[in-house]
Amino acid sequence: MTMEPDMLIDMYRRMVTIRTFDRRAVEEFHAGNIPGVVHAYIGEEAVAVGVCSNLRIDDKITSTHRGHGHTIAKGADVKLMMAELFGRSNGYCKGKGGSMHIADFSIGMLGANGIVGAGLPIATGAALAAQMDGNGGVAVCFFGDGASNEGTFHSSLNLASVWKLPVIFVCENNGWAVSVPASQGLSVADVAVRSASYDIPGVIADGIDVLAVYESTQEAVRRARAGEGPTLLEFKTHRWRIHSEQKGNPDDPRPQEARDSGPQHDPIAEFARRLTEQGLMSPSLLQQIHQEVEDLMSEAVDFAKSSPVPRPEDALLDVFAP
Ligand SMILES: Cc1ncc(C[n+]2csc(CCOP(=O)(O)OP(=O)(O)O)c2C)c(N)n1
Repeated sequence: MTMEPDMLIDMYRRMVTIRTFDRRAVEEFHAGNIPGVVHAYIGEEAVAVGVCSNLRIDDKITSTHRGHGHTIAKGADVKLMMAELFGRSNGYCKGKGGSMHIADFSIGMLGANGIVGAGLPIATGAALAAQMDGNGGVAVCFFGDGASNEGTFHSSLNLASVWKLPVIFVCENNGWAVSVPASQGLSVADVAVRSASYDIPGVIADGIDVLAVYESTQEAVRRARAGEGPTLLEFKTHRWRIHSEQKGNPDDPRPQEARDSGPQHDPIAEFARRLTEQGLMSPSLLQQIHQEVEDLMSEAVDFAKSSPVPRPEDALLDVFAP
């Protein structure tokens, strides 16, 4: 695979941006500055970036409760994201949504989602819309191994196959659903084999290797744009942190071995090693990228902290329930 050096550097920068955003979000949560919940995506950055680097801005994605990485990879503004996490009126949802409800339709990001498996039918619907528009657009659905046990997974893959919809189902298999290991929660060892039930391709790739993610997604996107229908991609990855940040820092319920295995598989360190070995990134450029991202995130946190809280009289604005 030949890729432009600029694109590889951009992918690296995005991975570092995701890691740094979530590291700062975790810190600010534990400092008491972020209400609600934060599900850190740390360790899974290669999946969001490898997948979204294949997409056009008008392609659609749906995300999960662990959605910051997907949102950044699709091109969202980290200041507006951070302000949303802080519950401020300058945030993406004017401070009413929080971490799990960030959306930005202008970049094709249809929304994070606190309901496990809920993004699958939304992405399937977006793919139907793209098919009807006939503009070659695709939809990507990110979801976890736990979500692949939901009814929405099975009905979405079935319909997408029957109608040959341009949708790519991306399972981020980090081996755990909260405290339940995939070995106990799933009827199969690999989520990808479930594709056989729907007569669509199922592909397994290393979710630590951003270029492996990129390459397998490239073929799935090609198929989708060519009208050949959906693909199920499964990326094996690692969640480094507890399922979601908790006040008082309770212990991660996973065994020590599982907790330790995350940092032993670092997609960012691995990509940095490859880029420097191949002479595509000098140590000074590497340092510069990290510094620029740190500065950007400090700006985002300052922006969030100095943004106003929503006014009580606006509580019912933008609320669509009667
Ligand atoms: C329909 C539904 N069931 C249960 C939950 C509670 N819940 C939140 S996250 C989660 C686990 C999801 O695991 P997985 O899909 O593998 O994603 P991961 O957290 O590993 O990224 C559960 C059970 C929920 N939010 N929605």
